[in-house]
Order: sequence, then structure tokens, then C-alpha cells
Amino acid sequence: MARNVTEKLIASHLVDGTLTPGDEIAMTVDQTLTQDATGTMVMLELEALGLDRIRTDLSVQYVDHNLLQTDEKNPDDHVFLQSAAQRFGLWYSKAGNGVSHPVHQAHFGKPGATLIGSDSHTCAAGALGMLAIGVGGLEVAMAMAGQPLYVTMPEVWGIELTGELPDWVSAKDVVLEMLRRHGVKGGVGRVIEYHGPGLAGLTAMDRHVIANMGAELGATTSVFPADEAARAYLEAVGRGDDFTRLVADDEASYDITEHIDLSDLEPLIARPSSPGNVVPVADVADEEVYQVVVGSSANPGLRDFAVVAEILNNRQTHPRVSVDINPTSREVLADLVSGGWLSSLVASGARVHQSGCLGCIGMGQAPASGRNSLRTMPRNFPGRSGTEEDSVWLCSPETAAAAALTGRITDPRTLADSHGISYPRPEMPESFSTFDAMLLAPLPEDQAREVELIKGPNISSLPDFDPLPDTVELPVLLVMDDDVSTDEIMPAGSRVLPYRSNIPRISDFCFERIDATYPRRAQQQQGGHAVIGGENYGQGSSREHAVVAPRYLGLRVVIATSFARIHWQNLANFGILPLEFADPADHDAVNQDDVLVLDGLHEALKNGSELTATIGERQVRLRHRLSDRQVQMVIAGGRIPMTAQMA
Ligand code: MIC
Repeated sequence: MARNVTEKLIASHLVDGTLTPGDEIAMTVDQTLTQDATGTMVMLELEALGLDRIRTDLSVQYVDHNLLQTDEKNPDDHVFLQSAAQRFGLWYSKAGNGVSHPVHQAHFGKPGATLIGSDSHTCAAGALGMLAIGVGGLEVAMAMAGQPLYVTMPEVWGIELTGELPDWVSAKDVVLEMLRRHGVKGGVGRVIEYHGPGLAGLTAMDRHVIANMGAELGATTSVFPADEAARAYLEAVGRGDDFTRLVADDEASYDITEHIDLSDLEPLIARPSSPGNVVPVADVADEEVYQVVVGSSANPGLRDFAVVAEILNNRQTHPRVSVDINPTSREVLADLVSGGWLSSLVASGARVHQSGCLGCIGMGQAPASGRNSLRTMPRNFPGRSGTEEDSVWLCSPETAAAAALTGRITDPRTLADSHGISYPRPEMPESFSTFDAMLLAPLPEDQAREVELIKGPNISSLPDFDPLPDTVELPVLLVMDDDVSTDEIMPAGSRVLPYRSNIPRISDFCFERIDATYPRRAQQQQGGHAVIGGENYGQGSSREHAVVAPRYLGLRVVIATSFARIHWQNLANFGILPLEFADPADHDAVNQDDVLVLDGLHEALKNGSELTATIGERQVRLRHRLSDRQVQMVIAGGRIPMTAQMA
């Protein structure tokens, strides 16, 4: 039977289920990645599971998010993570080495393999023909313990690419075009597979850009074939031997089909404050700009910095604008030095920062209130930058460089006339720098057993998770609208991230952006509570703190019109029951402080997907999409207590 790349990847790792969209399937996991902001919880989970040594082919712990060291908390986390990596047998990428996704691709990316990561942008590795899925930390911990990954079998959405990108239009504009067409919910329940003759003009790093922001579309992941571009990339990072060709069969088909003619694309930009608010740059030209940030997992390739450097070469950045350059990794930094690009950036007035996620996650680089900040980053949810009234736009490196020069949002295609700049096509080196000094290999097993986990005073153990009662009577503490992101449920940023390994403390910040009284009101309820969401509830990151912290405060049930994939799975993993309104109109009839009553819950959950609840005075029909395994898990109180019961 003819298969597309996604089906080949899934079929070769399938241990349970069939390739029928909507069914739960289980797959073996070859590799995992964790980053520091989610990794501390994962390591605590490994400890709670009593794991001796990881069972994946390889697992890597990166430190790229919590890089500010304003007190002992973040560095204590780094020390803890290094000790845990040594204890359990992981690779360890030290603070400052670089952003996890591109570093992972360069050192470990392997066509045909599966990768899961406790970061929603793990999907970027689809660029090399991997099946790479962002998930909650507990899924990663379980995979390291040798368990398969459970996901809902997605539909495969074939995007045929034809044509060639015009001058001043680059890979970021391709994924912004996807977001312009489909918005932040467009990819839910789907894998996006790119194919067609247009692929020939896209390098592996261009594909990484496109695959990365599949997360913004809500997709399970994005997949590219492993073809000549993947081979060229692997050779350039000195790992040509890891190349295996993986392409769709000639007769392969897709559940959904669509076409993009790359030649028709123009520079695009996502307006504040959602990656889905995409418009042509030309439509918003002339808005004043105060900050331009180049870097992050969304535009991490050497080319993405070099193109900015060539536009700024022998020119000055606009006096009003702070131009911040966050080189993806020390390897990219070294190549920027040897290509002469770093000097152009420095001479133009750009501020060069260390390698890491930095302002993308509000770890510094907060913009001034209400002032436009243009970023080559993947997300701009409200307040994520660290500034309460922020105004963050997402764009390509070309559009970022144009604004850096002019101080205004500028269609980069106009630079030819206004500044006499012809479109730079920076020549990439034959081989990219690769450094191992800050990427520490796992310790041999006998030495690993001797390692003690080093926990600073801010690192607390996981709370206990009690079973879900058969009858619940829960006040509704929040009623929310559509597209609530995890940044609104559990903020990131330099104030909050240092508490990622301290659930009691981080719970004080829950839903802060929506209703700062929530933690106090939640703690006043003895018997737990519920919250209500709209469509696409929990979009964005994979952070399981957005479920563990509210669970710690007593959250037992979330009813939404629909859920984002990772958050839905995280809720079930931690024993919070995710239910959907059978009739979306019922969402509007619920009021804060109504009481939700669910009776005979265990049988109802086991017997099918429909349930009836009383909310306030009304009977409301609800449904769930949990598999039998997940029902059992939610009733047990989550995956950790269920695993303990089975041991
Ligand atoms: C993000 O981009 O939102 C993050 C920060 O990388 C998150 C992970 C986290 O919250 O630590 C993600 O994408 O999953």
C-alpha cells in the first residue's frame, strides 16, 4: 500500500492501534529532549517513578530557557539538571550552549526516528524526516522509562509546494501564510506533511523554520521528507552517515490536500497578540518600531542571521530601535564570526546577546509599554514578552532587518528602491561549526549509579494526586473565552520561570492574567473546583505547570468547547477531567460560581463518551474524548498514581 512519509514514520514505530484518524495509538520513542523550564519537573517525575537508567536510544537535557541568574534559583536548577542527567544517563547541554531544537537537529537529528520533547516546538525536527512531537513532561518521563507514546492518530494534511520563493520572501513567510489561511486552530488533530517540487528550493534549516511553527497551528507535528536537502544538511554538520532517504511513495495520498505556490507569497507579519493574526507587511507599513529581536527556535539558522547582517552591512540601525541579536547557539555564533557577519551586526549598532531563548519566553528583553517590538520568534501571546501592555509582532528576518534600518514596519521589498539594497543571498559554509565542549555525554552506568541528585532549596517534590471521586460538586471559578493560551493559564517570564521546580510557589501565579483572585478563591474551596474554557483551550506551550499548579489548587474538571492537543493530554495525565460541551452554545450559559454536579462519574466515563451534568440550574450534555486507558488514568488521579497502582 502506498504511504506518505507520516504514515511510514508512524507505522514503523506503532505498538498499538491502527492508522485510523481519531483512534488512540501507541508508538515507540527513539529520542527525547527536555529543556530546563520543563525538565526539572521531568527529572522529579523520573525520581518519583524510581527510574534507574533511561531506556531510549538517547535523551538530551538542554538548558536554554532559564538563563537569567538574578538569584540562586535558576543556577540551582541547572546544577540539579546536570546531576539528574548524569544520574539517569542523559546528554546535558550546558547553559549558553544554545536553543534545544536546532542544537538537537545538528547533533542528533536522524531521518526515520521518533523524537518527543517537553517543549511544543519539538516538531521542528520534522525538517529532517523525523516524527517529532511536543508533549507534556510526564509523557517524556514515561518514554525515558521505556513506555510508548500515546497520541490520537492524526489526519495527514498534505501541503503541495510548487514554485520558488521570490526575493525578500523566506521560509517564515511560508508558515505565516499557513497561519494566515488557517489560524491557530487550523492544524488541530493533523500532521502537516509538505511535499512537491517547491521543496527543492528549501534547505533543511528553512524546513526547520516551517516545521517549528506548525505548533502555532495546533498541529500534532509537521513532517518533511528526508531527501537531498536532509542529506546536504547532515553532511554539513559532519554526520552524513546518519542520512537515510525517507520519501512518500509515488501513489501516496493525504487525508486533506492543499497547495501553496511559493512564487505567489509576499512578506507577512503576525500582528499583536496572536500568531494567527497574519497580514501582509505592506498593509501595516509605517507603524513605528522600537525593538527588533532576531533569534529563537523559529528562525535559528545561520542564514537567518547572515541575511540580517548583510542588509545592515555598512549601515546604521535606526536611532529609535533597539536591535537585539540572539545567536541560536555557540556554533551559529562561531559561524557568524568566521563569515564576517558578526562584525557587520556589531558595527550597525545591534546588541549581541548570549545563545538561548531569552526574550521569546520573557527572560529579559521586555519591550517598552505599548511600543511595537518586531521579532523573528514563534509566539506573541499577550504579556508573554514580560511587558503587561505589549505589542509584539512576528516576522521574517528580512522584515525584521528592514524595520531595524527604517524604524518603521517596512515591506523589505522596498529596500531596493529606498536604500539601494539588492536581496542578499548569503553563501553558507560547506560545513557548519560543531562544538562538543558544552554538550556532555552520558556517564557510564556504574558511575551514574553513584551520582546523587542535587536539589537547591527552591526545588520541591511533586504533590500527591488523589483519585477522582465518583460524585463531584464543584463551583465554577472561571469562565473563559476562546483561544486561552497556556501563557495565560500559567505565565512564563523572568518572574515566574524560576519557580518551575516549586509547584506550591508557582501556583500563586495561576491564571494571573485572566483573574488574579483565582489562586486565593481556589484555596478557599475544600472540595475542589472547575473552570470553563472556550475553543482551543490551552493552546501554545507544553508546560505541564499549567495543569499541575491548578490541580494543586484543587482543579478537578475543565469543560471547554474544544481543547488544544498537548494541554488536553496534560490534563488527563494529571487526573483533571477534560470535558467538552456537546452543544457549544451551552458555554455562554455558564456563569462564574455556578455549581457543577457530576454523579456516577466513573461508570459514565467508562460507558461511552456522553455524560450529563447539572451546571447551576441547567442540565448540560457533555462529552469526552478519552481512551479507555485515559479514563482509567483520570479516575486513578493521573498517570503517576496509575503507574504506582500497576507496579
Ligand atoms: C514556549 O515557547 O512557550 C516554551 C517556553 O518553549 C514552552 C515550554 C515551557 O513553557 O517551558 C513550549 O513551547 O512548550
